[in-house]
Amino acid sequence: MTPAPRVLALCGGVGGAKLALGLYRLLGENLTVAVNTGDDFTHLGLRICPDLDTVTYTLAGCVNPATGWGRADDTDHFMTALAQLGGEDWFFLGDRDRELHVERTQRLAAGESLSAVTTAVTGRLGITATIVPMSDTPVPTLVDTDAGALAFQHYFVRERCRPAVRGLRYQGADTAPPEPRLLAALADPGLTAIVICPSNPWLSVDPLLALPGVRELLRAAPVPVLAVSPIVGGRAIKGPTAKIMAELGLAVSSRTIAAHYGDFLDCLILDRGDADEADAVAALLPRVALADTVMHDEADKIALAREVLAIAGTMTATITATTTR
Ligand code: FO1
Repeated sequence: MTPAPRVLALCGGVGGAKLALGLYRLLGENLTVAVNTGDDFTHLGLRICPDLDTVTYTLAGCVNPATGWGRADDTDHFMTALAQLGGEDWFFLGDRDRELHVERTQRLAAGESLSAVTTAVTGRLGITATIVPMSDTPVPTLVDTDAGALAFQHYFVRERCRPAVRGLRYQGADTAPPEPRLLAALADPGLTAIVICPSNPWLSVDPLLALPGVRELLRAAPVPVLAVSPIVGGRAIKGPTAKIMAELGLAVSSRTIAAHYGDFLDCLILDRGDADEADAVAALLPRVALADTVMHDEADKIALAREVLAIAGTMTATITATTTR
């Protein structure tokens, strides 16, 4: 009997979590999702990990469908009262969502690691996949902009990504140990593929790649490393990816994404509508593939995950054939 595929996904928040959900529906406990923690911050005394929480709520089926972050069916009593008192209300914390931040803050203060808290929370929410923060050591992303250096959520939410980005710093990434289960997944002899979700490469994936050894392990991975391009039709599927690329002086295209991941990526998956970009990408990577990458509903997410696994399967066959020859 063929063993079930085991997959490691690298993921940011809302956009990436959509593919993570599709993979989860197909793979269940055979999926490990390593999540960016560069967006994490302490706000109103609470430790908030937006991308971890987005992936957690998405896989648990309780994410707010209108925003893609926060909890479904939440209320705003806390925020309303906070605003009335003149408190900092630029970052929305729903009443039910806030309970997760309270619980995490208490546990961290009591000495638990972020990964231990995440495992406890995801278990409580019935998630069978392994969700790991990229590191237990904080690696806050600092955004250098034309308005000065901004902490990530100040840039992203408070300033609504308006300042022009000049550069990004993943503070402490060069010494922060990757979470052991991320390293274990990269070294797992039963692993069948590594998937870079269609998250923002600069804001959400690069912090993971900046951790000691991660990029090298991806380069040396004996399994296919695939990414789904976050650029479709010359625009970002979600968020400020295209704006940031332009501000960094990069062409807004899947070719730029291919070049960005080019040292370790085996295959970039483009949207079928971008077939005319395939040749330019193929010049940079061993393989380019097409799929329907724009995900509106759960069926789309599962369909894309199925296509990603099928493409990985054909590549695994090629790699096996090459190595056994
Ligand atoms: N995004 C917003 O645009 N505005 C918010 O007020 C906001 C609050 C928030 C609270 C909890 C959480 O887990 C995520 C939240 N997000 C909010 C999303 C988050 O800032 C970003 O999507 C990510 O950090 C970027 O991946």
